[in-house]
Amino acid sequence: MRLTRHGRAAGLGLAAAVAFSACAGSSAPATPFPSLGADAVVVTARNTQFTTQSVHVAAGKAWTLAFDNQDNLPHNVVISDQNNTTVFASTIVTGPTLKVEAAPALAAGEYHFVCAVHSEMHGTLTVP
Ligand SMILES: [Cu+2]
Repeated sequence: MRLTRHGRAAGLGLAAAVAFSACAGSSAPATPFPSLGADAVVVTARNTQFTTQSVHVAAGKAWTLAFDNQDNLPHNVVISDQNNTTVFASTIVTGPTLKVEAAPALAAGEYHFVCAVHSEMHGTLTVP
């Protein structure tokens, strides 16, 4: 059994802290983004899956989607509310590429996200 020095702390951190941590916990992938604000949420697509399947953002505040498409395929992030109403759809980009986009403030609740091109790619967004 082998523990990294910062694994536990990184797991408890905010998305921004994880983004800047070179030694994040095993469930938090390292990010290639050079700099991200505190409101940024990293979502990673790899092998036609979102490897970041559960994210959260603060209620009522605009935020930033930092999308890391590692596939040589077109992907995006389409967020829908519980009524299946789309509340945000990012630009479809073919990777490998990094795309940072402004996302709108969301009301508290549970949301679902998919890739517009690959409906089998999905995850959840929680707004507490
Ligand atoms: Cu896709």
